[in-house]
Amino acid sequence: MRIVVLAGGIGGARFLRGLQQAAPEADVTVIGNTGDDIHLFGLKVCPDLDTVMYTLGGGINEEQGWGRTDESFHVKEELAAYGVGPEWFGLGDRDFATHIVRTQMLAAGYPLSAVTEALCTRWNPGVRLLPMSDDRVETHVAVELDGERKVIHFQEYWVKLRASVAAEAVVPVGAEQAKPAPGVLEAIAAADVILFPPSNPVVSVGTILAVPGIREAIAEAGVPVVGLSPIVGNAPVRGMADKVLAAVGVEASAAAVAEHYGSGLLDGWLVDTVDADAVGAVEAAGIRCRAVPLMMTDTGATAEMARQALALAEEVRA
Ligand code: FO1
Repeated sequence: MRIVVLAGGIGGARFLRGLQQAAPEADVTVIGNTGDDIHLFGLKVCPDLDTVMYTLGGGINEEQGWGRTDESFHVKEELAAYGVGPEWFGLGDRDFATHIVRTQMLAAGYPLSAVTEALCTRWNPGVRLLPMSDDRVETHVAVELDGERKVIHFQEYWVKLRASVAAEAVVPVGAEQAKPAPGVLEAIAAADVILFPPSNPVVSVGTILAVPGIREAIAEAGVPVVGLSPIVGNAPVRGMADKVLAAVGVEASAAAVAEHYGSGLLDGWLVDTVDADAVGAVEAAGIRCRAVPLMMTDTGATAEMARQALALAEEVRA
């Protein structure tokens, strides 16, 4: 079975680990969000691609969900001693090596998709990891800070400000001009099932869908498209989905996120058992819906979520 998964960072990566346990024989292609990418200290950092690569490759810091295990921060400390920031973004020494290799290869002319493939030869994530695009896309967030309207990088909004102020608008800068990376549209066209993990529907899955051609290819693939709600009990399981959903005028509820994707894209939607009363509204919107436990407490529980998503896909296919 060929499965395509649209993934953000921590939620997407952990879901993929469960999917691998649930469907060990499946051929999985991951289309990774690159809207969170940031240039720091002259290096290109791709947090979501790296989170998927490290999580599936056994190098992730499990407690944080991002960055490397057994990490140290000497380079960051030395940069700070020179007064070179930003200090609010935690790049560790081991992680730096990834960004150095990536930046070096990009400077030599390799596209991000080829660089990602090269990095994955070390990590063997067991999936084909594709960036959504080789073109630069950067998610920016409009906020009001100190009485002034400012547009800041998504990482500044999330990591520096901890999403403590309202997001007035979320803009995937460059998305309109971006092209899907090589292999993305082909993987979608060849898929048997397409899954949206419980990743952020605006700044993760939404950014991938903002690359012209990707949403259309999914809608036209003619295979079941099933998503899992990142909102449980009207709050995000992790992250700031509530803040960025508000910016696009969508309520932070499991039903509202399904309707935001819409029945033109989504065939099936899993909500958590605490949101079982949302099933009727989602089905009334033309999307098959089931309520199952959606907390990724460990890989076993996550594998069960993946099994439920694949079972719902078979149900809508029938
Ligand atoms: N998240 C944080 O909350 N604080 C950090 O300092 C931080 C650094 C960081 C460095 C590399 C990387 O790959 C990810 C990092 N993240 C950090 C996670 C990241 O900001 C977000 O969680 C994702 O971009 C959202 O998917």
